[in-house]
Amino acid sequence: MSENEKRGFTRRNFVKGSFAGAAVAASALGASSMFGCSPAGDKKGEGSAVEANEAIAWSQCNVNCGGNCVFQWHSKDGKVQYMETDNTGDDDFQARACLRGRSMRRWLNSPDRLLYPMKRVGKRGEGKFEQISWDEAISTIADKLKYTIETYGNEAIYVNYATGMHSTTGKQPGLRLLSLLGGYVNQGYDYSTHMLSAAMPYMYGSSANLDKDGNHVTLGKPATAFSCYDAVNASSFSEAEANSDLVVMFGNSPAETRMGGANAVWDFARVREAVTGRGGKIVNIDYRMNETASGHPDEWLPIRPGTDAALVAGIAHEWIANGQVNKEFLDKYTVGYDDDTMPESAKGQNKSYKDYIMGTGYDMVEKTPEWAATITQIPVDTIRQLASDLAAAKAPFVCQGWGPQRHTNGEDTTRAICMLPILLGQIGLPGTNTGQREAEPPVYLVGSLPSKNPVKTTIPVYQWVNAVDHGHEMTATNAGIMGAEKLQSDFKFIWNYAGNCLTNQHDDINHTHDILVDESKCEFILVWDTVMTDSAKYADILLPDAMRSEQLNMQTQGYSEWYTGVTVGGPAQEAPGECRSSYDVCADIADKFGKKDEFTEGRTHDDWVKYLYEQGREAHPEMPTWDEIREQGVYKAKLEPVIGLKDFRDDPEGHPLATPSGKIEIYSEALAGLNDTWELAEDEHINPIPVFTPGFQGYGSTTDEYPLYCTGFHHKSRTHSSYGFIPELEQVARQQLWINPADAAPRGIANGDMLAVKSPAGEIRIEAKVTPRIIPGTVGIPQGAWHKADMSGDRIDEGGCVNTLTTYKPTPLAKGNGPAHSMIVQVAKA
Ligand SMILES: Nc1nc2c(c(=O)[nH]1)N[C@H]1C(S)=C(S)[C@@H](COP(=O)(O)OP(=O)(O)OC[C@H]3O[C@@H](n4cnc5c(=O)[nH]c(N)nc54)[C@H](O)[C@@H]3O)O[C@H]1N2
Ligand SMILES: Nc1nc2c(c(=O)[nH]1)N[C@H]1C(S)=C(S)[C@@H](COP(=O)(O)OP(=O)(O)OC[C@H]3O[C@@H](n4cnc5c(=O)[nH]c(N)nc54)[C@H](O)[C@@H]3O)O[C@H]1N2
Ligand code: SF4
Ligand SMILES: [Mo]
Repeated sequence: MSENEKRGFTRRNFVKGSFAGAAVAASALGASSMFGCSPAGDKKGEGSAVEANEAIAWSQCNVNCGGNCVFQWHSKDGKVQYMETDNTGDDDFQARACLRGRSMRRWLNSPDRLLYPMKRVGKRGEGKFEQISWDEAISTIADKLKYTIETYGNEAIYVNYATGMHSTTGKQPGLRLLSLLGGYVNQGYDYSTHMLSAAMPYMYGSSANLDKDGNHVTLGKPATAFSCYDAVNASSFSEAEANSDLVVMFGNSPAETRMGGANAVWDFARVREAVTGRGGKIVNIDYRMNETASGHPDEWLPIRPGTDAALVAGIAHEWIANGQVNKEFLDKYTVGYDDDTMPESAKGQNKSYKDYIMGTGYDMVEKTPEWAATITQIPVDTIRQLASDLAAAKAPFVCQGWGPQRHTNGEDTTRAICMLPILLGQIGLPGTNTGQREAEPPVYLVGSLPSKNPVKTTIPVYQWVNAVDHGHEMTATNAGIMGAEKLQSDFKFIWNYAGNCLTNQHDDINHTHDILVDESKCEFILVWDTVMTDSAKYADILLPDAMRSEQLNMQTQGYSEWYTGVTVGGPAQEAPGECRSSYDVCADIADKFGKKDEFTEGRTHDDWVKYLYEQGREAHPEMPTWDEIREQGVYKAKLEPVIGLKDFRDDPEGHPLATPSGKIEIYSEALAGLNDTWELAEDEHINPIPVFTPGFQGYGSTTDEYPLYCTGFHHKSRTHSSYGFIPELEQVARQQLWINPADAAPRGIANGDMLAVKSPAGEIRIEAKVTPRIIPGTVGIPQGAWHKADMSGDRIDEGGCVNTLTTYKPTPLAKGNGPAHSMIVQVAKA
């Protein structure tokens, strides 16, 4: 049972305040069945005012920021008119949509919607298409699948990382179809937490490391944490709210990345109020004053990006020098702090964490606060003060967002941050956290369309471009392949549903372009989207998807410690043009293989939604009945808060961690083993202890040609590239490069100037935001802007997409997307 599954939740079923207009016929969209409606109360929190002829259809925001906040569509004459969000129940517990979600009408009704199936007519990537019939599209896809499987085997099929549609029946029909046809190569990890998810299990363990009998199966092998690791072993924000006197956040900005009512921004607002209200402090360590620290300048501690592990080392030095580490805790609960608890294989060899910090370790450098100050740009006195504040705190709550780990040294950084609570023994106690992100449990109340992929081979998700280029050379030890010793084939067929990671969201667009345009490599690319994205331009067949609000839809989840829920509703209006649901299309493709019955099991799309809901209700009997949820649209459940590793703290023998030793592994013998056995390049190391390493294009790598560091961040006006084409959102939070006045002045750059930004990988144009809210020497670019370049000409990206500047170079352990946040650049007026 995972941590998530263990978490209890209590019923918050706001039947009273929630209602839908007419119960919408679940199947075909019929205006008459949709638009009868019942009158409603107009008091806030007690439903909505509904005009005559108006109908309400529930839905949710399905993009990837985790909230799946609630939509309440008001439609008239078959067209959505406006949106209200969740207004049911208690004001404190409403899954309200943010500004992006509330602009969904502009997306649904956008003139840019894809309306027909299309086939490529120009060169791949050129973006030239011609309308075709659904029959032709389905036959072509079926023929290409047959050909690929017969010629290269199922391991030549890859479903690309794609997160734009979180729904029970969005991407899953494709996975179900491909599974019935013999399968496809799986992906391990994700673009969000790649380095963290690979590294953290070596320190704190992961239930994914246990076989079905609970035996540890990964000693000396790569950890197989296939999913993101965020909710495992961490404490809820409400623990900080209730009991902490010092909250230290590394690269974590809930005001930007956890917006909306079903996300953690509100939880954090209450933390700030409670902690500062009792005289405590919030410290936000970030290279820029993010929106969470904005308005609270005393909370911002600027740091050079990619150097958090050096800050931690400087603090550790201070504590060791002052006798402030909790040696009793370290001896009982951890492995590898000093020689007393080193494993036999490494004892007496100066390989412990303490050796590393005090200058007797492998590099013989003492990690003094002075050493750390040079690297981090944080003044020595400030480092000492933070060390002293943390040591004096009764209940320090240390957490990290995923910005720090999305660097080329992310595997070390993410574990290093956890060393702060570990060294103090401030783990598993009220008000403390393990150093990971705050717990934000995705507790799924309903499942997705089922499928069972017969193929076991799995690649670290970021490796897909290499697998297209030279998959047959990739092995467990040179490329991190999991579930098999090697890849059987290069990827020849790419299935890309609701993702922009073919180019826009994947590092080094210019490099990926060159690989994808070579049709002798990947022979067929299928893309399904709703608008013409940069990735869509690489499609051989491009399919127009019906959006969730245009069909019966259902999704659970939420990224808040209070919220899990299910929204069921729709359609709010008919899909435009010839858009179809992915389920129906996949059923038709299955038919070409004589597998339609196996695919559908006799159910329509809407039958499946109802079936999945009822399955969920069997597991959670407190959920409303199907008829009730169709009426009320949303069901919410409150989650119980957790303290990360409390069981282990209370009883380390009774509740050992899923690491080889059962303890927190500061020194990991398994990682040392990988460093010895994996094929690594000269500049790559897998470090058994969480050390500071600069990483590729990290600290110390700037040159005369590229004298500035550059990093990205997730931006308010988009969810990645989703919503990125909606001008009203762009006006709210513009695509601008953040640059400190100290770097702008010598370059003659003023606010609003158009800039040319060059990295070793490419060049973009972007507007300047000259601001003291960013540390000097580093510039910052919001990720997710739409790439816009003449790829057969100068390749200069007028759209300002950060992935024109990033380099494709998988990290040593995770083989992950560390370069997403590690860049060196030059900036000049364009
Ligand atoms: N508005 C919005 N919300 C989103 C998303 C979105 O695109 N837009 N995306 C969603 C998804 S899928 C994800 S994975 C999450 C991402 O959530 P995160 O990964 O946590 O978000 P980031 O903005 O990448 O990074 C968080 C912060 O880390 C800072 N940072 C970057 N590098 C460093 C560093 O080296 N050290 C320190 N101390 N700080 C650093 C950044 O400035 C930023 O403020 O957000 C989700 N929420
Ligand atoms: N340099 C850099 N790169 C990054 C990051 C970074 O921080 N820095 N962040 C990374 C992270 S954490 C992530 S999660 C990825 C996200 O990258 P992606 O998974 O590509 O996410 P989006 O850019 O939101 O693209 C989702 C796509 O889904 C489409 N879509 C939305 N709704 C529907 C629908 O109903 N049907 C269909 N068929 N399509 C739909 C949208 O139009 C959009 O094209 O980006 C990663 N890339
Ligand atoms: S917070 Fe995220 S899920 Fe919620 S409405 Fe905004 S973009 Fe959608
Ligand atoms: Mo992500």
